[in-house]
Amino acid sequence: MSLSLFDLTGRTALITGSSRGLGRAFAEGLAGAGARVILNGQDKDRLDDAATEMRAAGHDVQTLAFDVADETAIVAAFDRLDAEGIEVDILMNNAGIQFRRPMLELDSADWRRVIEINLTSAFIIGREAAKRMAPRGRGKIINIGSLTSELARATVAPYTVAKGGIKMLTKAMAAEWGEKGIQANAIGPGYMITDMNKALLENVDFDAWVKARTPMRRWGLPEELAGTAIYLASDASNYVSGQIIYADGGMISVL
Ligand code: GCO
Repeated sequence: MSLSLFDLTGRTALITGSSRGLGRAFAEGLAGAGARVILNGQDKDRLDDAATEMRAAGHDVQTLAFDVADETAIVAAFDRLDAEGIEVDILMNNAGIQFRRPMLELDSADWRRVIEINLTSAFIIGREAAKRMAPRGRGKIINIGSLTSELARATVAPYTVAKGGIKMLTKAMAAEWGEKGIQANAIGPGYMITDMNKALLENVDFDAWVKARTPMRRWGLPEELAGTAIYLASDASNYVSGQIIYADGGMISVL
Protein backbone atom coordinates (compact mmCIF):
# COMPACT_ATOMS: atom_id res chain seq x y z
CA MET A 1 0.00 0.00 0.00
CA SER A 2 2.55 2.58 1.12
CA LEU A 3 4.72 2.78 -2.03
CA SER A 4 1.64 3.06 -4.29
CA LEU A 5 0.96 6.39 -2.60
CA PHE A 6 3.90 7.75 -4.59
CA ASP A 7 2.81 6.28 -7.94
CA LEU A 8 2.04 8.98 -10.54
CA THR A 9 0.82 6.59 -13.25
CA GLY A 10 -2.11 8.13 -15.14
CA ARG A 11 -1.27 11.66 -13.94
CA THR A 12 -0.14 14.50 -16.22
CA ALA A 13 2.40 17.06 -14.97
CA LEU A 14 3.23 20.45 -16.52
CA ILE A 15 6.63 21.74 -15.41
CA THR A 16 7.59 25.26 -16.46
CA GLY A 17 11.19 25.95 -17.42
CA SER A 18 11.89 22.23 -17.77
CA SER A 19 14.19 21.81 -20.79
CA ARG A 20 17.19 22.04 -18.45
CA GLY A 21 18.35 22.64 -14.87
CA LEU A 22 16.07 21.98 -11.93
CA GLY A 23 12.99 21.87 -14.17
CA ARG A 24 14.48 19.05 -16.24
CA ALA A 25 15.36 17.17 -13.05
CA PHE A 26 11.79 17.58 -11.81
CA ALA A 27 10.46 16.30 -15.16
CA GLU A 28 12.77 13.27 -15.02
CA GLY A 29 11.71 12.53 -11.45
CA LEU A 30 7.96 12.78 -12.04
CA ALA A 31 8.25 10.77 -15.28
CA GLY A 32 10.23 8.12 -13.40
CA ALA A 33 7.29 7.89 -10.96
CA GLY A 34 4.91 7.20 -13.87
CA ALA A 35 3.62 10.64 -14.85
CA ARG A 36 3.14 11.92 -18.38
CA VAL A 37 5.17 15.14 -18.40
CA ILE A 38 4.66 18.29 -20.42
CA LEU A 39 7.93 20.18 -20.83
CA ASN A 40 7.81 23.95 -21.11
CA GLY A 41 10.28 26.59 -22.19
CA GLN A 42 10.65 29.33 -24.77
CA ASP A 43 13.27 27.62 -26.95
CA LYS A 44 11.39 25.06 -29.06
CA ASP A 45 14.56 23.31 -30.29
CA ARG A 46 15.88 22.87 -26.73
CA LEU A 47 12.45 21.58 -25.67
CA ASP A 48 12.36 19.09 -28.55
CA ASP A 49 15.88 17.85 -27.73
CA ALA A 50 14.93 17.30 -24.08
CA ALA A 51 11.73 15.50 -25.08
CA THR A 52 13.63 13.25 -27.51
CA GLU A 53 16.13 12.29 -24.79
CA MET A 54 13.37 11.56 -22.27
CA ARG A 55 11.31 9.55 -24.78
CA ALA A 56 14.44 7.49 -25.56
CA ALA A 57 14.47 6.65 -21.84
CA GLY A 58 10.88 5.36 -22.18
CA HIS A 59 9.05 8.36 -20.71
CA ASP A 60 5.72 9.79 -21.95
CA VAL A 61 6.67 13.36 -22.83
CA GLN A 62 5.02 16.28 -24.59
CA THR A 63 6.22 19.84 -25.13
CA LEU A 64 4.36 23.14 -24.73
CA ALA A 65 6.40 26.20 -25.66
CA PHE A 66 5.21 29.48 -24.13
CA ASP A 67 6.75 32.50 -22.38
CA VAL A 68 5.77 32.39 -18.69
CA ALA A 69 5.87 36.22 -18.65
CA ASP A 70 3.21 36.47 -21.38
CA GLU A 71 -0.33 36.10 -19.99
CA THR A 72 -1.87 35.85 -23.47
CA ALA A 73 0.52 33.00 -24.33
CA ILE A 74 -0.27 31.22 -21.04
CA VAL A 75 -4.04 31.38 -21.62
CA ALA A 76 -3.58 30.20 -25.22
CA ALA A 77 -1.42 27.29 -24.05
CA PHE A 78 -4.08 26.11 -21.59
CA ASP A 79 -6.79 26.55 -24.24
CA ARG A 80 -4.67 24.32 -26.50
CA LEU A 81 -4.44 21.66 -23.78
CA ASP A 82 -8.24 21.88 -23.37
CA ALA A 83 -8.71 21.43 -27.11
CA GLU A 84 -6.45 18.36 -27.05
CA GLY A 85 -8.31 16.92 -24.06
CA ILE A 86 -5.18 17.06 -21.89
CA GLU A 87 -5.85 17.58 -18.17
CA VAL A 88 -3.02 18.89 -16.01
CA ASP A 89 -3.11 17.09 -12.64
CA ILE A 90 0.22 18.44 -11.38
CA LEU A 91 1.65 21.92 -12.03
CA MET A 92 5.24 22.76 -11.12
CA ASN A 93 5.92 26.51 -11.28
CA ASN A 94 9.67 26.21 -11.71
CA ALA A 95 10.60 28.76 -14.38
CA GLY A 96 12.69 31.65 -13.09
CA ILE A 97 15.68 33.85 -13.73
CA GLN A 98 18.42 35.24 -11.53
CA PHE A 99 19.74 38.82 -11.82
CA ARG A 100 22.60 39.75 -9.52
CA ARG A 101 23.11 43.50 -8.98
CA PRO A 102 23.12 45.79 -5.89
CA MET A 103 19.85 47.67 -5.49
CA LEU A 104 21.60 51.04 -5.68
CA GLU A 105 22.54 50.13 -9.26
CA LEU A 106 19.35 48.24 -10.15
CA ASP A 107 17.01 49.56 -12.86
CA SER A 108 13.31 49.31 -12.06
CA ALA A 109 12.82 47.57 -15.43
CA ASP A 110 15.15 44.76 -14.32
CA TRP A 111 13.35 44.60 -10.96
CA ARG A 112 9.98 44.27 -12.68
CA ARG A 113 11.27 41.65 -15.12
CA VAL A 114 12.45 39.34 -12.31
CA ILE A 115 9.20 39.77 -10.35
CA GLU A 116 7.13 39.09 -13.50
CA ILE A 117 9.02 35.92 -14.45
CA ASN A 118 9.68 34.49 -10.97
CA LEU A 119 6.45 35.40 -9.15
CA THR A 120 3.58 36.81 -11.23
CA SER A 121 3.92 33.94 -13.72
CA ALA A 122 3.29 31.44 -10.91
CA PHE A 123 0.04 33.22 -10.05
CA ILE A 124 -1.20 33.37 -13.66
CA ILE A 125 -0.25 29.80 -14.56
CA GLY A 126 -1.52 28.58 -11.19
CA ARG A 127 -4.85 30.35 -11.77
CA GLU A 128 -5.26 28.79 -15.23
CA ALA A 129 -4.38 25.31 -13.91
CA ALA A 130 -6.61 25.62 -10.83
CA LYS A 131 -9.59 26.72 -12.96
CA ARG A 132 -9.40 23.29 -14.58
CA MET A 133 -8.43 21.28 -11.50
CA ALA A 134 -11.30 22.62 -9.35
CA PRO A 135 -14.18 20.94 -11.27
CA ARG A 136 -12.28 17.64 -11.00
CA GLY A 137 -11.96 18.08 -7.24
CA ARG A 138 -8.23 17.41 -7.17
CA GLY A 139 -4.90 18.89 -8.22
CA LYS A 140 -1.34 19.47 -7.08
CA ILE A 141 0.49 22.78 -7.40
CA ILE A 142 4.18 22.85 -6.52
CA ASN A 143 5.91 26.23 -6.58
CA ILE A 144 9.68 26.47 -6.52
CA GLY A 145 10.97 28.77 -3.80
CA SER A 146 14.48 29.21 -2.54
CA LEU A 147 16.57 29.74 0.58
CA THR A 148 15.83 33.35 -0.29
CA SER A 149 12.17 32.64 0.50
CA GLU A 150 13.37 33.03 4.10
CA LEU A 151 16.75 34.77 4.12
CA ALA A 152 18.13 37.63 2.04
CA ARG A 153 21.49 37.68 0.34
CA ALA A 154 23.00 40.97 -0.89
CA THR A 155 22.80 41.67 -4.66
CA VAL A 156 19.79 39.43 -5.40
CA ALA A 157 16.94 41.60 -4.06
CA PRO A 158 14.31 41.09 -6.81
CA TYR A 159 14.92 37.32 -6.78
CA THR A 160 14.66 37.29 -2.97
CA VAL A 161 11.44 39.31 -2.97
CA ALA A 162 9.96 37.10 -5.68
CA LYS A 163 10.88 33.91 -3.83
CA GLY A 164 9.52 35.31 -0.57
CA GLY A 165 6.35 36.01 -2.53
CA ILE A 166 6.35 32.45 -3.85
CA LYS A 167 6.23 31.18 -0.25
CA MET A 168 3.24 33.40 0.57
CA LEU A 169 1.52 32.79 -2.81
CA THR A 170 1.72 29.07 -1.97
CA LYS A 171 -0.09 29.72 1.30
CA ALA A 172 -2.68 31.90 -0.48
CA MET A 173 -3.31 29.11 -3.00
CA ALA A 174 -3.69 26.65 -0.10
CA ALA A 175 -6.15 29.04 1.60
CA GLU A 176 -8.40 29.50 -1.44
CA TRP A 177 -8.14 26.18 -3.24
CA GLY A 178 -8.08 23.64 -0.38
CA GLU A 179 -11.87 23.27 -0.46
CA LYS A 180 -11.59 22.51 -4.18
CA GLY A 181 -9.37 19.50 -3.50
CA ILE A 182 -6.16 21.23 -4.61
CA GLN A 183 -3.00 21.07 -2.53
CA ALA A 184 -0.42 23.85 -3.04
CA ASN A 185 3.08 23.46 -1.64
CA ALA A 186 6.60 24.66 -2.40
CA ILE A 187 10.11 23.29 -2.60
CA GLY A 188 13.01 25.43 -1.37
CA PRO A 189 16.19 24.23 -3.08
CA GLY A 190 19.53 25.02 -1.47
CA TYR A 191 22.61 25.93 -3.47
CA MET A 192 22.32 23.53 -6.41
CA ILE A 193 24.73 22.76 -9.24
CA THR A 194 22.93 24.43 -12.16
CA ASP A 195 23.73 26.72 -15.10
CA MET A 196 22.08 29.58 -13.19
CA ASN A 197 24.67 29.20 -10.45
CA LYS A 198 27.68 28.78 -12.76
CA ALA A 199 29.24 32.11 -11.79
CA LEU A 200 28.91 31.20 -8.11
CA LEU A 201 30.32 27.71 -8.54
CA GLU A 202 33.34 29.14 -10.33
CA ASN A 203 33.93 31.74 -7.59
CA VAL A 204 36.41 30.15 -5.19
CA ASP A 205 35.34 32.27 -2.22
CA PHE A 206 31.61 31.75 -2.82
CA ASP A 207 32.12 28.00 -3.30
CA ALA A 208 34.02 27.87 0.01
CA TRP A 209 31.26 29.87 1.74
CA VAL A 210 28.49 27.51 0.51
CA LYS A 211 30.46 24.46 1.70
CA ALA A 212 31.20 26.02 5.10
CA ARG A 213 27.62 27.32 5.57
CA THR A 214 25.94 24.02 4.57
CA PRO A 215 25.91 21.23 7.19
CA MET A 216 26.36 18.66 4.41
CA ARG A 217 29.42 20.64 3.23
CA ARG A 218 28.52 20.46 -0.47
CA TRP A 219 26.32 21.88 -3.23
CA GLY A 220 23.18 19.94 -4.10
CA LEU A 221 22.54 17.93 -7.26
CA PRO A 222 19.31 18.74 -9.16
CA GLU A 223 18.27 15.06 -9.08
CA GLU A 224 18.34 15.24 -5.27
CA LEU A 225 15.16 17.35 -5.44
CA ALA A 226 13.16 14.72 -7.36
CA GLY A 227 12.01 12.77 -4.29
CA THR A 228 10.47 15.86 -2.68
CA ALA A 229 8.75 16.69 -5.97
CA ILE A 230 7.33 13.15 -6.28
CA TYR A 231 6.06 13.32 -2.69
CA LEU A 232 4.32 16.67 -3.19
CA ALA A 233 2.95 15.57 -6.60
CA SER A 234 1.50 12.30 -5.25
CA ASP A 235 -1.33 11.03 -3.04
CA ALA A 236 1.28 10.70 -0.26
CA SER A 237 0.83 14.43 0.41
CA ASN A 238 -2.96 14.66 0.07
CA TYR A 239 -3.37 16.30 3.51
CA VAL A 240 -0.33 18.59 3.15
CA SER A 241 -0.88 22.12 1.84
CA GLY A 242 0.69 25.56 2.23
CA GLN A 243 4.07 24.11 3.16
CA ILE A 244 7.55 24.80 1.84
CA ILE A 245 10.03 21.94 2.10
CA TYR A 246 13.71 22.92 2.06
CA ALA A 247 16.06 20.51 0.30
CA ASP A 248 19.20 22.46 1.13
CA GLY A 249 21.69 20.20 2.91
CA GLY A 250 20.50 21.73 6.18
CA MET A 251 21.59 25.29 5.38
CA ILE A 252 18.35 27.12 6.32
CA SER A 253 18.33 25.48 9.77
CA VAL A 254 21.72 26.54 11.08
CA LEU A 255 23.71 29.72 11.86
C1 GCO B 1 22.27 33.28 -5.48
C2 GCO B 1 21.75 31.95 -5.98
C3 GCO B 1 20.60 31.48 -5.08
C4 GCO B 1 20.30 30.03 -5.37
C5 GCO B 1 19.07 29.50 -4.69
C6 GCO B 1 19.31 29.30 -3.24
O1 GCO B 1 22.63 34.13 -6.32
O2 GCO B 1 22.36 33.42 -4.24
O3 GCO B 1 21.33 32.02 -7.32
O4 GCO B 1 19.51 32.31 -5.31
O5 GCO B 1 20.10 29.86 -6.74
O6 GCO B 1 17.96 30.32 -4.91
O7 GCO B 1 18.13 28.74 -2.67
